[in-house]
Amino acid sequence: MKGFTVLILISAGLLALRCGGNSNPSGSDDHRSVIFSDNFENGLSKWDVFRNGVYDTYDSLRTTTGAFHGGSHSVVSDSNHCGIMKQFTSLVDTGDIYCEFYLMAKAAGQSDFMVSLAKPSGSSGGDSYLYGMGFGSNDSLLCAYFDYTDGTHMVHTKNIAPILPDHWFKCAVEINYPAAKITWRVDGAVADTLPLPALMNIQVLKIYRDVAGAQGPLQYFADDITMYRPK
Ligand SMILES: [Ca+2]
Repeated sequence: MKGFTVLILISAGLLALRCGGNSNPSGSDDHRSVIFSDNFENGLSKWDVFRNGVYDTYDSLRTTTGAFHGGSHSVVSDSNHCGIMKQFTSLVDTGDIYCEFYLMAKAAGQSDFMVSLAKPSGSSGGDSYLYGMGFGSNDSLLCAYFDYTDGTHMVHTKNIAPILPDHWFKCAVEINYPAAKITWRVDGAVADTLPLPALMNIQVLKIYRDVAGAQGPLQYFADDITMYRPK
């Protein structure tokens, strides 16, 4: 009888492990192949100057211990028209890509702050494509997709939730090339999906606060930014 009980417990344990792996393929580091992580605890050495096209250069964000989700630092904006970016040396355009990050606002600030994956348009400035999530000037957490490639300047945004002061939103933008699908998630739940346009590829990861919207320092924070593929 005792042996039978042990066998059941072992079986249940194996089943639990297997269910955990299948139901949460990207939930832990063991199931991730990391492409990039922010390393804010050691400054901005992994990041590049933010440029929107070749002509426009933003002021930098800065790391701070004033608020953080993980470790000891995050990045914060001091004004509009500031940002940092990570340029990838080769295109990210295959498989299943996740960009996960945490966003927090000390207060509703009526400004635009976003983490996004994008493809710059080269000499004309701006982006060809952008997939992101952030706080809009309407003080809502929102999903965003911009496509400037076909002349129609298609812009898709979806409001998800009002800013909750001092609340870290867990955000994720998934670009699944085989499934031709983009998925936005907030706190692990699907917030929005769109079909993926053909020929889209990613060249940069950006965190920026736009030129539009109300001014004001120390409102918006981003932390624990990880780009990865599920294993
Ligand atoms: Ca951190």
